[in-house]
Amino acid sequence: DVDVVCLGESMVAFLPSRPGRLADVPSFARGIGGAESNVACALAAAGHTVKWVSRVGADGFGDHLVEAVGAYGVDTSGVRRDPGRPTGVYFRTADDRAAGTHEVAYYRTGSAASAMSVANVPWGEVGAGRVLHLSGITAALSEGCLELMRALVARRAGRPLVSFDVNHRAGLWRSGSDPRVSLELARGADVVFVGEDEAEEAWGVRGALAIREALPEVGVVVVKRGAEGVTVFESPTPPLPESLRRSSVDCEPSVAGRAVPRAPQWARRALPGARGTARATRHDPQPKDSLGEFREGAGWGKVTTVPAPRVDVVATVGAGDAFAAGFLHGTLRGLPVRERARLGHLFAAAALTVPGDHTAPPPRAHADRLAALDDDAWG
Ligand code: KDG
Repeated sequence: DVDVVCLGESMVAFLPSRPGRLADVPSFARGIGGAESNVACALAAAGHTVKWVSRVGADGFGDHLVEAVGAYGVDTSGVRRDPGRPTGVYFRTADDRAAGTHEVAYYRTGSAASAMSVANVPWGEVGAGRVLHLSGITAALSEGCLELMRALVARRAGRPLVSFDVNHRAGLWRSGSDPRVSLELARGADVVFVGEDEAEEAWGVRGALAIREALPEVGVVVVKRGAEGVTVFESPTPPLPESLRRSSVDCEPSVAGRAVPRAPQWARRALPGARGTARATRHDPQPKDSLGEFREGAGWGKVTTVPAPRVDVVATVGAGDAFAAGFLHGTLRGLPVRERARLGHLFAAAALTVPGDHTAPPPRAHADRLAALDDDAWG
């Protein structure tokens, strides 16, 4: 039994030695990429028990991925090796600061992971976590992967909490396939992460409220709104079953070997003052949204807007994965939604300030202290 299972393709990522167009970059350094394994690495580094389920080739790149993801403390026993197909790789350029874009070249068609399917996925391992984290990237890889995703998000009794990051990748959708299937998949999830920009591009759905309305059955919808931060819509009864609150980071084994829940960090100690205004209090359980734009009301449930801190961005790739990891870290600990979103922002800030696709999150005590600050001391 683990806290989180992440299922998806990982690739060896080739990162540019210098800025410029793909056509001009002379050499690349090896890293690792893959939205779901990025989430897995961040959650494992934050102290959770995490399993990564995937397929890689029986090649050197596959060896490297398994070793590198495993080095973060992620359980890689759910990764199958396919001798008949290669491990996917991709190359990318540095962010063009002015345009906010970068180029990506994927070499993953026919990869080992693109052959994941209902028939070969290890179902016992996929269902063994409290949370199953998935992304829309998998649906774009092949027909078999799309069918697998449909099966994974199907609502059924006793399944893990399903977390779904839309992760729209325009360059990945097969010709003739429709990225709006990721809206259908998102409807089956319990927690959805989606950017306003990608909802418009992939689904033709514009704005945070329209996104919420397009996902009526989803318990927690996290809409990422660029520099404005995130707006989180929660159903009146968000899916935070008691079992989720016994995540590995907040538990210690009793003498009998039974997990004994501990109060989360923020409740156990007073916070030292920070910027003169921090107090060791919980946030208002009915927080006012700071943009004053959304109100609780007809079918939206509770609405919370949490601004993002300003950071000096080095590379944007992987920031969304880090946000999801931070938010899930807070979810697994039963923290209030504002702190979940702030942990998301803090994990994302760590990923934004390194050139690679992911990095370890900020130290736990530090992140908790920042996440619990009063609104006027934050952002
Ligand atoms: O979210 C970051 C990922 O996009 C990156 O690591 C590579 O998984 C990847 C993809 O499909 O682009």
